[in-house]
Amino acid sequence: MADDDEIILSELSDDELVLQMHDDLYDGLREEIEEGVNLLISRGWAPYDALTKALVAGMTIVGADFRDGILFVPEVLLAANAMKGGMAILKPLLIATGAPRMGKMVIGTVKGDIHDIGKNLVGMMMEGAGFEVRDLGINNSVEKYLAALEEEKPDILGMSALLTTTMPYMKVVIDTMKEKGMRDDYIVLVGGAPLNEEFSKAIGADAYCRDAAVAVETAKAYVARKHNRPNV
Ligand code: B1M
Repeated sequence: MADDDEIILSELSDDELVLQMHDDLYDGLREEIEEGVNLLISRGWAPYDALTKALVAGMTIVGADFRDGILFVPEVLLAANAMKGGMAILKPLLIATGAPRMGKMVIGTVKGDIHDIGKNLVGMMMEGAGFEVRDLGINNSVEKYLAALEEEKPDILGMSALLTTTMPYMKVVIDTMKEKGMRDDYIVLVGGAPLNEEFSKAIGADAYCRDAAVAVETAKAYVARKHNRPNV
């Protein structure tokens, strides 16, 4: 028999389970997060709801305590690892929508920045919406972005930055694209917690995407516009 204080996830109501998952994410308990995600899906939750309400909301709490000096890098790494466990379960579900091919995106986190959870989420959601995605990973130099654009010829370049110190690097990439006369060949979308609309305008991106869902909607709108553009 279970100890009195042992929590059986399957016995919790949906609301209790989500709150428990926030705690488990905070504590970096990957297996529990995986079990929680599986339970939510088995209870008929939409993958996107499990992602946002259980995982992303849990990571927001982690972020606040990281900012306030209550949690430190090792604990946040464990939380990130638990989050990735949950995301790995959701990935095929988010992707298997049978959506028609929409276009292609190259996405990566900028140089000096190793945060990849948000970028990964955007990639997954874009794939789910029918985009082909080439993920360049983290810490990308301008050369790496440009080489991938040459190679993949995507419709969209997506850049992610989570640090105020790394977000200006997006401008380096865009300025280099301008210098090489290739800026207008691509739709440039940017995102990451410290960015905003004003910043995206200032650096010459096409749009700022607050979250992964907005990234998908924005990408669809821009690609539709691009393909309707008369060939002059
Ligand atoms: Co870091 N970290 N971190 N961290 N970390 C932040 C970003 C911070 C805000 C925490 C804080 O102080 N509250 C802070 C930055 C402060 C600032 O710059 N003003 C910070 C810091 C300071 C640091 C270090 C410097 C800490 C240190 O070493 N002393 C260090 C930097 C390392 C480096 O990059 N060089 C560091 C390290 C780490 C870990 C390695 C421990 C870990 C990363 C693990 C990983 O990613 N594999 C980590 C984490 C997990 C965070 C927080 C807690 C969570 C980030 C996250 O995954 N959020 C974060 C706090 C926070 O953001 N509130 C923090 C969940 C994710 C779903 O959201 O990434 O915002 P997000 O993505 C969203 C949107 O922003 C948008 O869509 C996503 C999905 O909805 N989006 C895009 C993102 N990219 C997009 C690209 C697009 C479109 C939309 O392209 C089209």
